[in-house]
Amino acid sequence: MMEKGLSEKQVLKELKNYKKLDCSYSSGKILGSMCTEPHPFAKKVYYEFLTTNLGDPGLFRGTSILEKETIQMLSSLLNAEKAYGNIVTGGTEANLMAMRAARNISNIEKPEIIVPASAHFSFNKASEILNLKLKIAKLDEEYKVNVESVKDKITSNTVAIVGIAGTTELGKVDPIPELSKLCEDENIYLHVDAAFGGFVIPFLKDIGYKLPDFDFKLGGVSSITIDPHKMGLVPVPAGGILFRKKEYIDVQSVYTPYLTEERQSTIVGTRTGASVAATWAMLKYMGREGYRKVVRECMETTKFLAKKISKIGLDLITKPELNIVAFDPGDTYEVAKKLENLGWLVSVSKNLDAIRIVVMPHITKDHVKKFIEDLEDVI
Ligand code: 0PR
Repeated sequence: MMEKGLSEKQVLKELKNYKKLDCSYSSGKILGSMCTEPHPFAKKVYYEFLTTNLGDPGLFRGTSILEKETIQMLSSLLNAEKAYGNIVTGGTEANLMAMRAARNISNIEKPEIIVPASAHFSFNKASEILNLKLKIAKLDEEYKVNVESVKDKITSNTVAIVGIAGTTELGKVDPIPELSKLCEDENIYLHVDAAFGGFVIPFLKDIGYKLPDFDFKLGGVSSITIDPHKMGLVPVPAGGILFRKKEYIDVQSVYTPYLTEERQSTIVGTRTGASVAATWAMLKYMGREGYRKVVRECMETTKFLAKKISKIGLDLITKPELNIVAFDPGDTYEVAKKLENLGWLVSVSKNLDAIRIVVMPHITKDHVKKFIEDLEDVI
């Protein structure tokens, strides 16, 4: 650290050089990310609430009310009259809290969780941190979890089953109604990871897409992850965790000896209220209608992209269900490298040996057209 500080101008100049190395969503070249350019209004609100800390909610009573109202709005989006939860740092913290709830409520000595083979790696973290034995259920030919395989893995030590509504790699929606029935019958905690799909599926259903129920409408669902910083257009970090019952929060809360709140259940202590305010503002400002429009456009671009990929003779791994397209480009790594040299940042799925494109709102049909031209050249 230097003895004497620089001027703002000098510091900004240096920062600019680093920023230049970053990619921008607006270029349309980021094709493999589940994040996008936040809505300008969300950015503005985020800045307004930059000094808030919900780790000490008694100091920020207004922002604390905003969190309760945000959870209430998300509950209603997910078909619960009332649910309990927090706006957290993202899907990882949300999934961690869900697994913590399931483990703590069960009081089982050697707890196990069953997750689909398509589960996000946050469950590997949860397994290690919370000392949960991870059991991997097989997928069917449509890359959705095979419920029979889940059933086979249940033991007296099972504390949770996880279903995914919008898998990370392919955007597939697991048969959550069947998982819900199974969990009700077996009295097992069911967590639905809708980190990505939570801000997509309800709006696609609104416009007539046939997708399974995945939310609190189903009696067996105990908790849901839904991330505003993915398809919700809110700046990072903004994840959401919702629990059907308050006791799921209570079993993981710890006593806080000197704060303005008695107990705390989030993993993160000092945490920004800016994410909360930005999420609250976006839900109010967009309404269902606003998000429907975003999601409709993403799906139209998705179908456009899928068609173009087939037209140039490449195989899709599976028919896209949400706004994610994966295809086999031949030599995956070679093609991805060549695309990168042309500025396209795609994601490579090692499991599927495929290129995966997440059609986020920053990707337009014009970007797709240019991408396909380059892809055709490269292959
Ligand atoms: N659950 C699902 C279904 C996810 O897809 C993800 C992240 C998580 C949980 C974890 O969420 P957080 O990363 O918010 O903790 N899915 C993306 C992925 O791993 C995250 C991502 C976002 C990756 C933007 C790259 C990127 O540029 O692919």
